[in-house]
Amino acid sequence: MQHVIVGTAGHIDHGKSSLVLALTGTDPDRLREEKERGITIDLGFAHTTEQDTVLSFVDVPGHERFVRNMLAGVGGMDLVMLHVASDESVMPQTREHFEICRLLNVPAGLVVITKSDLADAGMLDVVQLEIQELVSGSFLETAPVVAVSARTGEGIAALRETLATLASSARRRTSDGPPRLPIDRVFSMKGFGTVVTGTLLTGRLTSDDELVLQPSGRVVKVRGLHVHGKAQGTAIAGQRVAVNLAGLEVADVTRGETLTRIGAVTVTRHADVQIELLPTARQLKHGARVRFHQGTRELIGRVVLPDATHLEPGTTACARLYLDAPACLVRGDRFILRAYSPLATMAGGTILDPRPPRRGVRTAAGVARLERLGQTDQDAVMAAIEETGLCGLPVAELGSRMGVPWDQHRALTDRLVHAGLASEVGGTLVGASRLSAAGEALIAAVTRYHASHPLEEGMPREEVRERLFAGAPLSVFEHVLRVFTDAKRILARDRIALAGHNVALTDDESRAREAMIDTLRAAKLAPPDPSTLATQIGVPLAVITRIATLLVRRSALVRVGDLLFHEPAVTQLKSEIQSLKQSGVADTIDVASFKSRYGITRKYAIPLLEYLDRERVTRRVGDVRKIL
Ligand SMILES: Nc1nc2c(ncn2[C@@H]2O[C@H](COP(=O)(O)OP(=O)(O)OP(=O)(O)O)[C@@H](O)[C@H]2O)c(=O)[nH]1
Ligand SMILES: [Mg+2]
Repeated sequence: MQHVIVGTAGHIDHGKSSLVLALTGTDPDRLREEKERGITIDLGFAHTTEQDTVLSFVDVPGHERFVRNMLAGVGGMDLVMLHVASDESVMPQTREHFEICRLLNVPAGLVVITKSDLADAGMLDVVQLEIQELVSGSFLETAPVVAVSARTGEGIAALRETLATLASSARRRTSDGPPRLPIDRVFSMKGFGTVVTGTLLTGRLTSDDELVLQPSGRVVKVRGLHVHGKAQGTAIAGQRVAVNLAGLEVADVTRGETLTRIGAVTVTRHADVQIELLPTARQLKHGARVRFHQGTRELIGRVVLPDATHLEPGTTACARLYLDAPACLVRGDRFILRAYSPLATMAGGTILDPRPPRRGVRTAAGVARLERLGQTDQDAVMAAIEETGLCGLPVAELGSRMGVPWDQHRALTDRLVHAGLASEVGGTLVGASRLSAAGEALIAAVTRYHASHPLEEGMPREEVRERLFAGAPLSVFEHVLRVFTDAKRILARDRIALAGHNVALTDDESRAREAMIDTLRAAKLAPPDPSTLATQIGVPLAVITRIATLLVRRSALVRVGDLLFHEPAVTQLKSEIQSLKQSGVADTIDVASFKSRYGITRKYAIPLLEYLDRERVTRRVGDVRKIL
């Protein structure tokens, strides 16, 4: 079964609710006050099945004072039925509702001429002409126009068929990704507790899901789900759903909140946007207070125009919105702006970035950025990636911030990677140009380091990271090292060196190095301390220290305490001690026997034994050492 959301729209008393009743058998006016006054005040709901398709109706009020309620119903519409009464033709809220549907990007619909029983052929012609004029150039330009009478039943069968045809080509929403349900009703049901309803825009809902209400952040659990009065285990995107939530009072939640999963949308008080000001609106001034309607939520906000003091009616421009309270937004969401006072719909728009950078929009760079965000998903995502530098854009933000449909994340990521525009590193997308720039900066830094530290193998890894990758995730640093290592441009261990780098020693230093090795080889396990060594060889102690560091790093010498040993002497010592046990000569060794065995004094014996403990060749137990 396909599910399609059909909304009504049109001027007060133009027969919207009567038609929903005629089509579904359900009166969408459910409030006592609505019955008494004979008008719709708040959203009403009803459904019917037409040729394998469930048509879910959202009936809106036509009264100009209840446009805010009407706005809460438009967000989920797949099809709109624009009602025009044949006796009154196009009226103010016909225009206003039509503009709202157009600005909110309702994808398709039809025009219904109602109360056909009240009109003669001449009147119908006039109404047809006025409708053509209204919808010309819009999404309804070529939409069907059907004349009906809810009173006589004329045209109702044809309307059903038209709805079924439109429904068969209506948009399909993706049920991939996390759920997003803007709440339009909250009520309490005997025996169930708190129930919220709405149109599920993306994802799916399942009983026992742990979800969150945003922006309040309240964690809730799904106790049960109803789709059109029937209990269901799962509800999918595109359906109208009633959700029974555990552990929640009716007073804890209001229309305008979104039932979703943490991290599925951006909860924000400011957004960069594109605004289309209606030709009939007044100028929109920089800094103007406005009413912001998005999803089922209404907030007060302020508009900051980047490069103008005001916006002329009928024009489009980018802007930044500051909201008085948080909204749940992703890029691509549509919204309506109404004048703060007197109340009138003035503009519509699209969210470009629900998490804009702190820096202002009133600069050339700020404006250029907004233009890129208004292009294709790929352009916008690249703009966001480049802005994040080496931190990268988490892949999850493709959905929660950039508004890329969840079923397209993999394809878009692959496209960016294959085009060489970005790399996917540890779950984030990092711009390729930024990565290669960081790599080149690394090469330059290591080159400078080699020049200023000729006796060292390379630049300490942590120093490179702190200086060039501060704030970037470790995975990005390691990625750059891997790429440049694979390209055979660097060697990266504890220190990072240019490939082919050799420690440069002067001739004097080379001679000193040879003399040190010769002396220490001959000294075996009783080497002279470094200052004695310096005197013996006849070079300054500082040179001995530098060369010793180099030779220790290259494992030609071993440092034990303050002493330097020739590496083979220490290795041989270890294997001799181990073989004492293996050959059954001894299980333990003490300081005295160690001294006499190697003919050395305490000065050497103590540090060497402690070294053997550290190397896990021996373990000290009381006064002796156990051989391990
Ligand atoms: N003659 C005639 N009257 C109709 C027809 N459909 C509705 N009406 C009458 O028109 C009046 C308004 O109808 P509703 O269906 O409540 O109009 P609505 O567009 O829902 O009004 P709001 O929700 O308040 O904007 C009622 O008195 C209906 O009986 C019709 O096809 N023919
Ligand atoms: Mg009504």
